[in-house]
Amino acid sequence: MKLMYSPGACSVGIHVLLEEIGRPYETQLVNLREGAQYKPEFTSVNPKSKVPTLLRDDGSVLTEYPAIAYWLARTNPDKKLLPDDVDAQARMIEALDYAVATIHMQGFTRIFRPANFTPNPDDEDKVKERGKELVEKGFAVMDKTLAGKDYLVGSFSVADSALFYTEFWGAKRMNMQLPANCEAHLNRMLARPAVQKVMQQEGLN
Ligand SMILES: N[C@@H](CCC(=O)N[C@@H](CS)C(=O)NCC(=O)O)C(=O)O
Repeated sequence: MKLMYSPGACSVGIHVLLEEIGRPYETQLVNLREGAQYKPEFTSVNPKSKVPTLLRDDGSVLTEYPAIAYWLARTNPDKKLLPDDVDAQARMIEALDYAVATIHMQGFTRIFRPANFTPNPDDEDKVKERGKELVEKGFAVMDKTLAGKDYLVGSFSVADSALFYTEFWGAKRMNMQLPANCEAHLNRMLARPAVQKVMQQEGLN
């Protein structure tokens, strides 16, 4: 397997899952700042121009965070990255989708790439402000979900890897004060050996 990633991008969550699983994998850096995602070497692999992109051992390519996370969990059942119970699985998907599709794609993307949301450069500050509101609302929701629990569905699951990267962006890139349960969750994640290894490998310490 090979993970195509960019340091500190959302791919960091999939990188964490690969370390949690502990089976051999390779990484290939895609320099998003230099626009490597739009070059033919990358678009011939993933025409969506996005990381995370996973090249599997059979030569096929898997994209989209939730799909990659789900596939990794299902193909490594001994690692218990999905809850057993159907209701808990549904809750896990609910949290995973909210972290990726709402907190990241709706919130942080407005902050990091405001030009994607308005043709008018004068409106970009307003777009970023709206992004911050959406992120804050997202963390407030996740804070309630985490109440009384160490992880989103009790024990560690793939949903935690997604919440982790958004919390990491909030606390470390935006200097945001996370709500208490999210802050505790981020610290719990940062204490995991797999996460520490990835932080070191991606130069994020
Ligand atoms: N929906 C995608 C989102 C992936 C995504 O937005 N990745 C960002 C990095 S965090 C990216 O590759 N951006 C490059 C670009 O848009 O040019 C997923 O779930 O994997």
